Amino acid sequence: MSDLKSDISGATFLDRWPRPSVMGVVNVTPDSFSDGGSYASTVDAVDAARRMLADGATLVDVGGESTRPGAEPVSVEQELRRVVPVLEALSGTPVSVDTSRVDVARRAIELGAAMVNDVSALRREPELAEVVAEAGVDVCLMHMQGTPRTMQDEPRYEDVVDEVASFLEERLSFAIGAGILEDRVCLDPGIGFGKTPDHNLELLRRLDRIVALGRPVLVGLSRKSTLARVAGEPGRVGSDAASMGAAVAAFDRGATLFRVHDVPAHVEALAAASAVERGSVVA
Ligand code: HH2
Repeated sequence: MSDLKSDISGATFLDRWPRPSVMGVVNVTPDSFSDGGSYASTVDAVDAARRMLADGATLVDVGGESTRPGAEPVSVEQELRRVVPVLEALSGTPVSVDTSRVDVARRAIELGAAMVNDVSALRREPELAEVVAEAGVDVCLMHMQGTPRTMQDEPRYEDVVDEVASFLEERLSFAIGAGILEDRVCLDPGIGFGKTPDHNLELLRRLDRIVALGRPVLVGLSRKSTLARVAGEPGRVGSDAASMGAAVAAFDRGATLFRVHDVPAHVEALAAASAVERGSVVA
């Protein structure tokens, strides 16, 4: 069980978010692909977040704009209306904010967010880099081909792993150029963001190439439709069992952070995978 007041002022990224760390998904949206509407009220979202932290999540990721395929952007005001009450209630607990916007990130940081999870990797509003640099918070830079509205239309790559790695390397340089300390950055291949199921699986198979960029890697696999395809199911949402299997495979290839919906099961599965890696019960 994690301590709700867990230390987020550690000296290095891996002190703050040790490997493996589970990031619980708290979507305050009516239309997210797997849990849309579950936490539409502030009270439900806050309860869910607290439960995730008590169940062993290292942090929770609070988002107010769906990035599912086909999703339309929401206004900044709408995004703020969704996330601010939740962040206010969670003040003092380890939280990241899933946003690409300066105004939302700035308010979230004021309310104590320790990480900005930007699925646009500082491209939607490049000035966000200065906000992150000035505040000295952590940032996740994620790869996406296209935008959520169009990204699944016809994703194409010569070599998906090389292209995602080059993109992340370039975004890391951009972040550092804008004054963000390298130690504040983690990288994410962006599973499901402008990728076919085979692109996603190839990225996971060769995740060591992304890990070799030298920064901790975050993966968001939980319930994604590629997992439903693997299981031969026509539905769009992957199961929690498949999510855990893929998370353990990503852990084996060096991933550090795992963005998940079913926190207790992932905490247990990753603790087991971690013990196997160590060859010891004691961490
Ligand atoms: N996936 C989603 C949202 N944010 N952030 C990172 N860093 N990595 C991911 O893979 C990732 C993410 C999509 O999942 P979800 O939040 O469940 O759905 P929605 O975007 O519809 O809210």
